Amino acid sequence: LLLKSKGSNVEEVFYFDSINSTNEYAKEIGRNSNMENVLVISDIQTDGKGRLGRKWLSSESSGVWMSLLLKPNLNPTDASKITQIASAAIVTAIEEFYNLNVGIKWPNDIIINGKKIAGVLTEMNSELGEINFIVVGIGINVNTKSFPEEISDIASSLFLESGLEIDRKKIIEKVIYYFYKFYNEYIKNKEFNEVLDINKKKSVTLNRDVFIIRRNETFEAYAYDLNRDGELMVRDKDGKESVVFYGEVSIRGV
Ligand code: BT5
Repeated sequence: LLLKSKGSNVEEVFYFDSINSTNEYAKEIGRNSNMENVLVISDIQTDGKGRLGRKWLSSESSGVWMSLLLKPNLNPTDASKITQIASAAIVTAIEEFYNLNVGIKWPNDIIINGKKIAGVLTEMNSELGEINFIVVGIGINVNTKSFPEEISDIASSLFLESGLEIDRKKIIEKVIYYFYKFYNEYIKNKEFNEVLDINKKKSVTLNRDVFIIRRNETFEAYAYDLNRDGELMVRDKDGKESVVFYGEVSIRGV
């Protein structure tokens, strides 16, 4: 992999044939060393993680399963922007290789033709209001030909949507390239507009009624914008506007 020479900040790459979860491994490094900008990639994950204790099925070597360990000097409340930076990088990279219309279901699902082809899992380790490290995990179904029954209705792959088989290394390089392009712009220059624009332009969540699922309530609201921080702005039936920082949004049909 040419990751070190391609304008990325990656300092170290750990490559596995099989591992439980690249996020877990990257967190382990984060807890036990001072390394940063470490990339962990595995051909197969035996216990891939989604958000909120869900699973990410990745027992085949047909996808990209990778995690980046970051140590940004950021306020913990800004950590969610890392997810949006990753989403923007994934979409931009995919559109360079495939003639596909890629959408972002706020905040972390990458959707093509109503099906999920990639997801982002950002995990933060912070203490006393400061970030120790962030791990951003990226899963992309690249050449996958079929899925386990439990997700066969909702999941798809770049191959299934395009008929094109592509070397996963190319996808990895491009995603990492764009990730650091957007990440450096944000960390160094506090410039988040390009990422925000991509997240808005590609959104499959905006301008429609969505279900917001909070701890113990579910309510329907109209999603009308993302604010400057990338948070979802919604308007409920009574016209009351509120901000969804993080969490669950479900959309009919997606
Ligand atoms: C996500 O969670 O979408 C985050 C996925 C992050 C995966 C990467 S792979 C590398 C790194 N290491 C890890 O252990 N994880 C990260 P969430 O929004 O909670 O979506 C999870 C849901 O997506 C599941 O409940 C399934 O419905 C669905 N799903 C599971 N596996 C899938 C797959 N391969 N393709 C599409 N959908 C899937």
